[in-house]
Amino acid sequence: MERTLAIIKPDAVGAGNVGNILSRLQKEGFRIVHMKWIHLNQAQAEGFYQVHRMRPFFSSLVKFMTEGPVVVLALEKENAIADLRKVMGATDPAKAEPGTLRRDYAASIERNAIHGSDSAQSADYEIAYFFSTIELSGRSG
Ligand code: 3AN
Repeated sequence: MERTLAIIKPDAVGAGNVGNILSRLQKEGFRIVHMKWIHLNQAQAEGFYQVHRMRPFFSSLVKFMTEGPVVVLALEKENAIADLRKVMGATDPAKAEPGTLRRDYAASIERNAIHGSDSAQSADYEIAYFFSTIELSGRSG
């Protein structure tokens, strides 16, 4: 079993797509291990996206990620990291395959509905970024 971190982004939350996205993830076999609703502040969004801090879209991305609440999920499944990336589709929704979440719910390369960890190392870092020791050591593990 593998774990990955997903974020339903402010565009998808604002458009009322949380239920559709959760339902789709569960249909694809992901188990929700931890889940939280949070409106990120600037420092929290900057910290999460620190690997992109030199990219030209960084400040716009941080502004977008703080414009409204997000839903943060730790998901479990065999091959969770690669399978979530497959269900999400390409970063640019115009290039995402039909039937992917970004094709169905994203508006642009920035406002692209959902985040998913891109490696095992990122998944560990990102899960620990959002969930505390007490959550990670509870009965859902
Ligand atoms: P992915 O989310 O598919 O892993 P990354 O890690 O390259 O893509 O980018 C992280 C986030 O930065 C994306 N989800 C998107 O919101 C934003 N982003 C990526 N590329 C661009 C771009 N060219 N212009 C604006 N925003 C971008």
